[in-house]
Amino acid sequence: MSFRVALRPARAQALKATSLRVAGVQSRFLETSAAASELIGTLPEKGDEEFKVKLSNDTFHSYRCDPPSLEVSTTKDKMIELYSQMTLMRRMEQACDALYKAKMIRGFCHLAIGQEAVAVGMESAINGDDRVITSYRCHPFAVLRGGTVKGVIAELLGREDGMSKGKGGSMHIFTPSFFGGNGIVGAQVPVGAGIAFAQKYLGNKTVTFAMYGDGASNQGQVFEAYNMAKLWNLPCVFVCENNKYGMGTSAERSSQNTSFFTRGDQIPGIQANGMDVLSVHQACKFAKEWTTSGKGPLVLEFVTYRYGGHSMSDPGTTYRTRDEIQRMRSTQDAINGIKIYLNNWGILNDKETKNIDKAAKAEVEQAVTEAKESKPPGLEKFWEDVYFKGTEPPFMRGRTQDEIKYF
Ligand SMILES: Cc1ncc(C[n+]2csc(CCOP(=O)(O)OP(=O)(O)O)c2C)c(N)n1
Ligand SMILES: [Mg+2]
Repeated sequence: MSFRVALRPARAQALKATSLRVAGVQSRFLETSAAASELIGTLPEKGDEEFKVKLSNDTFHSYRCDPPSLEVSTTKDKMIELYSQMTLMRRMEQACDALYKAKMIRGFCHLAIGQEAVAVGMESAINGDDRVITSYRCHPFAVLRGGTVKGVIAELLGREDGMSKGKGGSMHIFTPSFFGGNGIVGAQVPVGAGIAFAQKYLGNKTVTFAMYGDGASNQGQVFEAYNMAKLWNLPCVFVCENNKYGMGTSAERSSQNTSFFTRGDQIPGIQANGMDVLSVHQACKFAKEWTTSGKGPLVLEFVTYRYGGHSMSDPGTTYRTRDEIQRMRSTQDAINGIKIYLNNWGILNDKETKNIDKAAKAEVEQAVTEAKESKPPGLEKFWEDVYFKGTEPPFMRGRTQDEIKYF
């Protein structure tokens, strides 16, 4: 797939009409607009009453399987929830950005600004019995999978109210249904297959979403995990968040095949618009049904875009132009996309969406205040959580040879 896909320039119409072959399986460009879906019929009165939306014809590409249906069922309440969650996630990440720049957050920090539709859309299609594991961009999942904004921010600040008691930091945040946050490129993918193995072994009708970036897609362990998952038909969805770049390199420069959804060999794949939250929802719903009905694993590629660099220490402008970033922000922003749906379909007016944004900002500000009030963990706390409680060895060495803790 070409990079032009994500840019969806003015000539997208002409390109779509052209017959193109990508990896021998595709003939059309993928839609990457955040607001290309259409309301079917009229809107119901009640907030919890279902209505239907038609996704753009080019929302999905598929490999060795039929694509998901283009008809999505949703409700007004769900649409408002999606918008609220996405604005909250962005406000949280913006606060992290500011705290990092103020040198209050130290070490690594990766922000998901631009990619909010992926985490929020996925969460809307799965439940707490399903499992998610990801790499660096983990803050939204940590909140959506049972954590709190305060818990994430306090963790990044290294405070004891943090989700890992201030001892982990970014990428080291977990909940019972979220296995982190992982910093070694690709390493979480086989772990995800292992979690899916446990789900199959225990006979649970649940699924694991093992996420990785385009920059991790050439790792050998990704293919080893694919192999075992298909061999044993594990309920594992391998999710490639294709934001077009790794850490300083474009996917085109690093990958001989940038159609990441076709890379599973015998494993079917779906490529989906990762900027439209409804497309993400539909793709994840499809993936959950596919894997939990015993069909084995699936590769799911979301075409998305991050506005910032790989991490706070990457300006993100040495391997792509400022113009490109600006164009993506102004024409394909995921939050703006759902706001357009809410406004155009008459679910919320402009003032109401603004109020939601204001509430998200206030919630994050409150979380930052509370997180800052929390103290760093005392030194004695560093002896805890190394071993599972009750399984500690008789003693443990500290930073120096004479620093010994007897349990
Ligand atoms: C095994 C390993 N090699 C290299 C690195 C350094 N590194 C960190 S991120 C990254 C590229 C990540 O690209 P991608 O997965 O596309 O991430 P994103 O676009 O979300 O930033 C690299 C090479 C690492 N963390 N682990
Ligand atoms: Mg990437």
